[in-house]
Amino acid sequence: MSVVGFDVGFLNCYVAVARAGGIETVANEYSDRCTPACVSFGPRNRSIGAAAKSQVVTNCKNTVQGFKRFHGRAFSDPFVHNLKKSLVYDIAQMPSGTTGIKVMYMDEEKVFSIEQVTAMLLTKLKETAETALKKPVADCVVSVPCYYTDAERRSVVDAAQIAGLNCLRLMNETTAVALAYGIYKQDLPAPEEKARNVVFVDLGHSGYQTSVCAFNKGKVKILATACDPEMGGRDFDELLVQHFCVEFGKKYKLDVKTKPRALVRLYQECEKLKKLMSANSSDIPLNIECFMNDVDVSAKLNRGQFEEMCGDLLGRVEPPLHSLLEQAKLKKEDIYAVEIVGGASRIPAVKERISKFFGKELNTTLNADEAVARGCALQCAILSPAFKVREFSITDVVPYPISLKWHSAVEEGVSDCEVFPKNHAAPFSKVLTFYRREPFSLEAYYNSPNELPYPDPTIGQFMIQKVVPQASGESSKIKVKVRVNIHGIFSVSSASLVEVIKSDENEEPMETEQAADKEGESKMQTDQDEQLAQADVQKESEAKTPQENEEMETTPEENKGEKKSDQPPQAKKPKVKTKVLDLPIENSPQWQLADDMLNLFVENEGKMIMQDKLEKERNDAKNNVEEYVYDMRDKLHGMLEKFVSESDRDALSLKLEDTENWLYEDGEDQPKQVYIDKLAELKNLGQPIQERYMEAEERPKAFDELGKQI
Ligand code: ATP
Ligand code: K
Ligand code: MG
Repeated sequence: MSVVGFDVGFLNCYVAVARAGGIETVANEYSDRCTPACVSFGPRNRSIGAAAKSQVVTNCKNTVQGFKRFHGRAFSDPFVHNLKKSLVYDIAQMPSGTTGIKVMYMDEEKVFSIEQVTAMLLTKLKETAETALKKPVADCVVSVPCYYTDAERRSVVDAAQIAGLNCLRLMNETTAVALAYGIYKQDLPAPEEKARNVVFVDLGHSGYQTSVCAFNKGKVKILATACDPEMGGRDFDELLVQHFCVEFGKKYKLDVKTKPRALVRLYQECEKLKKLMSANSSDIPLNIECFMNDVDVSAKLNRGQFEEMCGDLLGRVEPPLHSLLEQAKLKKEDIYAVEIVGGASRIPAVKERISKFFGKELNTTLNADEAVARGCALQCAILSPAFKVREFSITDVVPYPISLKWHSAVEEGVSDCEVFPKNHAAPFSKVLTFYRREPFSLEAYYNSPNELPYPDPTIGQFMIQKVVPQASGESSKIKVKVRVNIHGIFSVSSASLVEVIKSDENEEPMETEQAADKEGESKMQTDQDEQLAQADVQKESEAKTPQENEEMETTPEENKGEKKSDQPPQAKKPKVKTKVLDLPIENSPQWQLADDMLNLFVENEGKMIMQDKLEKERNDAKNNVEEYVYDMRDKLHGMLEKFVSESDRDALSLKLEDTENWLYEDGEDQPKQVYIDKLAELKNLGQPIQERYMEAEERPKAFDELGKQI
């Protein structure tokens, strides 16, 4: 049982774990708590994280960064198409139509799906957690931007599975931050008091996310989110890069964009410059030696000039904040605090804009870089039965309104209905009722396409199978449970046919009042009937079969109370003898990775992990030989000198020298065993000398000991 939270950023990833002392952000093998979201492919192995980042310039075509935006995207998406031009690495279409990355790996051209690439990154983060916890890690919570759609979320869940992780929850980044903020707050208003509204802002490398949340003791309810998925630190870098491309074009007659390597270096330097400008408002130099065509370049910039350059971009800070207040129907005065996180939230002009908008000082009580990972680890701790943590309930929101459409049972044509409006509580289940004689299919889609980051609003097709008429020939009542689950993913989770066996003549079946025309059109219980839909969930959960207990979990805490009071009193319940038959559902969510592909990817990830491990062992074996050569050479002329005959020393010296040369020539690229044998051969000569030295060292000590005893 592990308790781990992963913040998988566009640029930077963080790992937080729960230990006896509490939640802790842990460092990777480079003693760095930040792991770059970077994967590099080589002729023998992969490098992931910091090791990959160091290859961004030297192995630029096979080093992938910024792949987070490809989740759930069709290759034909115009967005993907536009991006292709600006990427240093290549992308390609997967057989399923989604986006993959094309690289040289093990001397072969390979296309990896986006799920595989993110899985590689997760493999690294998992190892970091395992090293910190000194035990295997599986259970975890993984962060996603709160604006992620269904397809994007499913893609990340698959990536986690490929990496051998059991993702207990995909957590919206702003929600993770809200949890990290609220769980330790001792002074939150009591449950019956007016909630405390806090705004959270996360400005990362790729995206700008904001949310407004209502806190009471022991709980947080997300009221609304508003985002700009195309605004982040990256866009500020982009402006700087464009600026210097023009400047260097004029000043040095260099066409930077023709040289990917130079461009990658310019991006790196511009990011550094941007950070320096956050701390300092005077002129800051930018120098790059041997930039391209053997030319050194230099320039300078100050914060004022930078802010002028960023006018348009800074103009995008406010709209999501407006939208938040509008959606939540709150005024600026209703906001208790504004908490900012994310690396790019450190840009002074961004902070000024946000602060000015709300008319208050911003709070930076949370760690700007680690809050998301910490929130995820806290959520994992809450979900883990093995960990005791303060009770804290989280109600999130549905980011885009979800509708269902279906072919009408009687008339020609298509009916549709919004099942989850924007900002509906999530996770959440609803029961819908249809009257049908035969199998039917439901299509789920986002009904506000212009809010979506991509053109295709389809969520998926859901076929309700094995539907048959009642014995009487009438339509059967079909109960369909739809839900937005803990990951924020929509599904048709179950369907059942209610077979009426015997009904009391005097009493109408309960549903007739809702289903005005039983013979005609299907009836759905939605918005107005939501209470009833909820009551259904409640009722079923009272039956306490394991399945239904699970449903209880997905019905938000806050609604339990309301539901009880709205439930029809027991006495009025009609007496209808019914039998409920579960119906199979054929789920076809859009862009869903097929099971056999997923299994193949799991297997391949395992093979690649093994290959990386073997390569590491081979390298370690080689390094051991090298180290021994240097170490012995020093010692032969130092501390071991008195313990070896001149001729033996010369023989070993020669051998060491030969080995050193060999390591740079034939021995540069050998199997692991060759290095192991080589080391053994050297040790054969060196060991007796070292033993004689040890004996001589130990002898006086032994005499001393003896002396003490006498
Ligand atoms: P996303 O949240 O979009 O997935 P991410 O989580 O990887 O991205 P962060 O680590 O929050 O992003 O932020 C990285 C960004 O913050 C980079 O653009 C980086 O240059 C920027 N950044 C970090 N420190 C500073 C600073 N002091 N001043 C300005 N920008 C900074
Ligand atoms: K991050
Ligand atoms: Mg982030």
